[in-house]
Amino acid sequence: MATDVSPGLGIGMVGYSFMGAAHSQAWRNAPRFFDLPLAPQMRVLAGRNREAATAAAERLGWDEVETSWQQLVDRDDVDLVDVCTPGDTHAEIAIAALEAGKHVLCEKPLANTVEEAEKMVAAAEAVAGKGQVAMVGFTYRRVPAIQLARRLVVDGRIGTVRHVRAQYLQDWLADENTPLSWRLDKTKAGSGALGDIGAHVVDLAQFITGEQITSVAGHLQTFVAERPVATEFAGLSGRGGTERGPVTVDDAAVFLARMSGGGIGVFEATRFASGRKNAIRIEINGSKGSLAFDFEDMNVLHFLDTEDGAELGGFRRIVVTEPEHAYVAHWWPAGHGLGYEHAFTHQAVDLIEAIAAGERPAPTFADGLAVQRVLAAVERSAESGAGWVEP
Ligand code: 4PW
Repeated sequence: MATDVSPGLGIGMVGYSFMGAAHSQAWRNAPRFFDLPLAPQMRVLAGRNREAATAAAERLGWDEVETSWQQLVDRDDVDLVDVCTPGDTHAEIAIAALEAGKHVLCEKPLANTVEEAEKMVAAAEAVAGKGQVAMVGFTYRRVPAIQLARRLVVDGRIGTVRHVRAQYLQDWLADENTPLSWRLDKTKAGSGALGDIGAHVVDLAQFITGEQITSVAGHLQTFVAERPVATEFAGLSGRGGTERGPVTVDDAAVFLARMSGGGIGVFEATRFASGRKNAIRIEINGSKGSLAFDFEDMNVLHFLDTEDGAELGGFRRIVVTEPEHAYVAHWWPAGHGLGYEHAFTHQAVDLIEAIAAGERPAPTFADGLAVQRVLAAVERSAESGAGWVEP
C-alpha cells in the first residue's frame, strides 16, 4: 500500500454524473493502492446547479465547487482538468484547459465530430512540448485481461490477424418506456450506440491488434423513434412523464471493417440486446492462435495456441488475477478478481505516472481522433448506403 505521496496534482472535474462518480473513485483510490509520484488532490468539481454540485462534491469527496467550468479552468490550484460531460462540450472545455496550461483527461468519444476532434488534437500538440498531457478515456484498455490480450499479440502468439469480431451489447433501451436522456440527443451525444459504446470496441480492436481500421461498411438503426421525456435520470435509467420527445440518434450500429494488416472485422454496438448488460465481446483469430474476451466475465481471457496441436489443443481459460498480470499485484490475492471501477483507477495511475515522467500517455487525443474518423465513416457509409467508406 502507498504511504507518503507528494507533491500534489490538483484535479478539477467537470460533470458529476455516472462518469464523474467513476472518475472520483479513481482519483480517491489510486494513491491508496499504488505508490504514485504525484498525489491527486480532488480540489474542485464544476456543475451548473450549485446545490446539486455541492451535494455531489460532498458525496464524491471533492473539496470545493464552481458553477462554471471556465472558473474551474482558471484556478491556479487546478493542474489537471477531468472532462466528464456529454460530448458536445468536450472540445470547448478541453481546448480551454490546454490553453490555460492544464493537463486534460477527456471522456470518450473524444468529441461529437471529426472537426472538433481535430481541433482538440491540434491544441494538445501545441502544448505537448511543455509537458502537458491530453488523454482520452478509453478506460477498458486498462482491464488486466485486455492488457494480456495486447501482450499476446505483441509477442506474436496469435500471428497475423485474420478476423476481428467485436460487440458492445447493452439492453437499457430495450424497454420502450426508458425515458430520453442526453445519450439519445444527437446535439449532445453526437451519435447513439455507435459513439457511446461502439467507440470502445473500435478502440479496443485497434489497441489489441495494433492495427488501424482502413475502411468500413455500416448500417445504423433507430428502433424506437419517440420516448417519454425524463422527469429524472441517473446513470443509465430514469423515469418519464406523459410528455414524449424524439430519439435523434441510432439505437444500434453494425459495420464490416477492413484492417490494415489484411484481416477483416465485424462490429456491433447496441443498447437493445435484451439480457446483455455490459457485454464487450472481442474475439480475434490469427494465423497462429485466437483470443476471446467478454467484459461480463472480465477477469478471464480465452487463448488458443495452434502449436498445442490437435490432440491437446483448445481454448485455455486464463483467470487474469495473478500478481504477474498488469495492475493486479496492487489489489487482492490471486483469484479475488477486479471490477468495472478498477480500470478507471488504473487509468488515473497511468496518467499520473506519465505526467510525472514527462511522457504522453495513451490513448492520446490522436488515438481519440482515429476512433472518431472510423465512427464518422460508419455514419457516411450508413447514410449513403453505398458500401465501403474510408475513415
Ligand atoms: O462504458 C460505458 C460507457 O462508455 C458505460 O457502461 C455506459 O455506456 C456509460 O457510457 C457508456
